[in-house]
Amino acid sequence: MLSRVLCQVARYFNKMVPEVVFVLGAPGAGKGTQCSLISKEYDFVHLSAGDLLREERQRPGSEYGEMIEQKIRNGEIVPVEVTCSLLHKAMQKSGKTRFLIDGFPRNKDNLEGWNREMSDKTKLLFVLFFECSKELCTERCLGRGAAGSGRSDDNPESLHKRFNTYLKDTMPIIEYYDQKGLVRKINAEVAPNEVFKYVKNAFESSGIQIVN
Ligand code: UP5
Ligand code: MG
Repeated sequence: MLSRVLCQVARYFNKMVPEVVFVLGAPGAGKGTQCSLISKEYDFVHLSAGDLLREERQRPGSEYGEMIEQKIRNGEIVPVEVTCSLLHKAMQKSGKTRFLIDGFPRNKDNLEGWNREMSDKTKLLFVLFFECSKELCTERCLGRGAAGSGRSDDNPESLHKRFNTYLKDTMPIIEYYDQKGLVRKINAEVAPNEVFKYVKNAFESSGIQIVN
C-alpha cells in the first residue's frame, strides 16, 4: 500500500518536470514547419530559439538587439546566456510542461549552458533531426526570402555562413546526442505532410500520443 502511494507521488512529481524535445537540422530543413504541425496534434508548445531572438532584437530598449542582429546576419550563434534565458522565460510564461525547442542547442556553448542551467530542471525526451541536403535547404530559404520573409539572413551571403556554422558547430552537437541514442533522424527532403508522417512515427515509437 505505502509503496503504491509512493509510486503515485513519484509519478506526480515526475510529471511536473518539463519535458523537452530538441529540434535540429540545417537552415531551411523544415524545423519550424514541422514544429507547427506537431504542436497542432500533440500537447507540445513550440518554442523557436531563432524566433525568440528575433523578438528580443525588436524589443524596444533591449540591450542585446544590435548584437543579435549582427550574429543572425553573419550566421553566428548568440551567447547561450541570452538564448537560454529567453527559452526559460517562454517556458515559464506558457504554463505548460512539454516543449519543442526548435533550433537549439546549436554549439558547445549552447549545450554547456543548457546543461548548467536547465538540464536538471527539465527532462530531454529525444532530439528530432531533420536531414536535408544543402542544395534543397538553400533553395527553400532563398525561395522564402524572395517571397518576402523579411528575414535578414535569407540571402546567399548569410546562408553560406549559416551553413558553415551548422556544419562546424551544430553537427557535433547532433553527433553528441546520437552517441547517447537520443537522435530520431527524419528524412526532410519530401513534402511537408510526408515528413510529418515520419515525425509521427518518431513520436509514436517514443510512446507519445496524439491529443487533438
Ligand atoms: N519548407 C519547409 N519544409 C518543406 C518541405 N518539406 N518541402 C518543401 N518546402 C518546405 O522552412 C524553410 C522554408 O522551406 C519555408 O519557406 C517552408 O515553407 C519551406 P522552415 O520550416 O522555416 O525551416 P527551418 O529549418 O525552421 O529554417 P530556418 O531558416 O528557420 O532555420 P535556421 O536554423 O537557420 O533559423 P533559426 O531561426 O533557427 O536561427 C536563425 C539564426 O538565429 C541562426 O543562424 C543564429 O544566428 C541565431 N540563433 C542563435 O544564435 N541561437 C539559437 O539557439 C537559435 C538561433
Ligand atoms: Mg525556423
